[in-house]
Amino acid sequence: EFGAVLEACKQYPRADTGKKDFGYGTAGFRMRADLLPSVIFAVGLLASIRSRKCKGSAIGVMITASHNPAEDNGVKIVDPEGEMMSEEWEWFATWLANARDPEGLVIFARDTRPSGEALVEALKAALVATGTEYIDYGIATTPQLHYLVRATNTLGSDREYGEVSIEGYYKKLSAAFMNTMHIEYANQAGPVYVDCANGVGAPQLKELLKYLPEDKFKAIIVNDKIDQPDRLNKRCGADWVKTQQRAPENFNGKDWDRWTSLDGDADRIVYYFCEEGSIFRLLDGDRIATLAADYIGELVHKSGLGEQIKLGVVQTAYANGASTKYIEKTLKLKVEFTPTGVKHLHHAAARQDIGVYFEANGHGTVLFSERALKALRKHQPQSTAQLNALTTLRALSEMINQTVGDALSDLLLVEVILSHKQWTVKEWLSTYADLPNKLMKVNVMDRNKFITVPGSAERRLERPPAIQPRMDEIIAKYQDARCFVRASGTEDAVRIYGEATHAMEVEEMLAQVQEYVI
Ligand code: NG1
Ligand code: ZN
Repeated sequence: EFGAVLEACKQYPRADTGKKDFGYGTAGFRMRADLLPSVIFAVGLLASIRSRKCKGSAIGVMITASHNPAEDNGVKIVDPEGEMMSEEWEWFATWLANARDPEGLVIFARDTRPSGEALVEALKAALVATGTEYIDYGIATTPQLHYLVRATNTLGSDREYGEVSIEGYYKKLSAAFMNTMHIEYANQAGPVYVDCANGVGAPQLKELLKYLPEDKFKAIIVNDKIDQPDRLNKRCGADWVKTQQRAPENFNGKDWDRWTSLDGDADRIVYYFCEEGSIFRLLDGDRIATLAADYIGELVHKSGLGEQIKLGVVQTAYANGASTKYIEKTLKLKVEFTPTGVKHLHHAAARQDIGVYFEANGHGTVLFSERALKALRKHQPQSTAQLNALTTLRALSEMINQTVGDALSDLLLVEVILSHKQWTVKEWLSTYADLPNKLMKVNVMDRNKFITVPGSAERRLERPPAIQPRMDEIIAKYQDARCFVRASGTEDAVRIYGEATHAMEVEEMLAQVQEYVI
């Protein structure tokens, strides 16, 4: 086997990246697609090892660069439960040297980027060379691949996740969605418009819609030009809308129309609309988290399980302070903060009975623990009201992707909540008022010099030592102000985030902080 690996390896020489090394960041490897073949080959080797180390469980490989430009691509590994890969790498090398049985299984998919096709060849070369069985699922969203990994590994067990096919994913989501509609709900708010970023979300959502009756769920798809690769994520999509704070290309919404944007691999979603006078209003990941926590908390209470099942919300330092305050003061729920990156949020949420986690950029989900699921199964409702709440909760636990944030599943979730509450975007927005805020990206000589205080959830800088004390002085000048600096984990830059009572103050504060950072 080793000879075969060496032989195949020669076909995928490392691209010249100068002094830069490839690094497996928060979202796997990501770079210009032409630099990637050797990296994908290595990931293929690693996935085959990881699968063998996990006693032959299926391991996933997703080829995507998510919200990044069309000429980029990337790759990440999905663990047996459908979660992001665990961080211990050293193990694998040791394992490779000793590997005999069992056989490995790697399943993979890619987004709509044309570069994906050749990268899949590099991946397959590594899998063939290591004698690893594989299944190519073609074009899929990132969360669909996560679903497939968990479904594969739970097949035949007492906790089967669903049929092992993309069709099975649609069936599971749509059946659960219909179960949330066990009472006649009419959504009077009109259809939801979905900007698919000209990416994989478009064909996959079209497919999902075939499983949903139009009188229960009506979506109008915008930006679905997957045959024009250079339009992917360009002036559209969740990341563009969130960072630009404006509507995407081809937006033609009337006032109060309900719009959403997915990102290029459909694991993020944000909502937005225009108010009278064309004022743009964003309903981001924090809004989805608060909506979901509010509604699911209410259902738990109504079902009579309030004493047994506790809800917790997980956020990062980028969550708007007003959302945190709303969760703690109005919803009276616990908020935990973790460092940036879904794997951190996911693990923290998994420790709750029901854990709601979202990054402000729209990546998140709601996790139901075994304990909570058991309580939902066992509970004997004492009234029709309890029964109704319980039925909805059970359906939601099936409809919400348990492996990773999933734009399609989150879309259904928000739509269910809005129609149950008979809310339009207006009522949703009015739950709290966002603090004015700004996120800046600055280029520095060496971003690795910026190190945050351990346990501070990245809200304070430890090094360089001079910056934090100076920042504290600046922040103290403003009312309800917050500001922090950290190195990006996905880009060669440092991010500065600030919020305060007035937008002018945010600008002033960030301008001063920026001087100390560069
Ligand atoms: P970095 O580059 O580490 O800030 C960004 C996002 C994260 C997350 C990752 C992975 C912000 C401020 N940061 O991380 O939330 O989504 O990319 O894609 O949005
Ligand atoms: Zn994404």
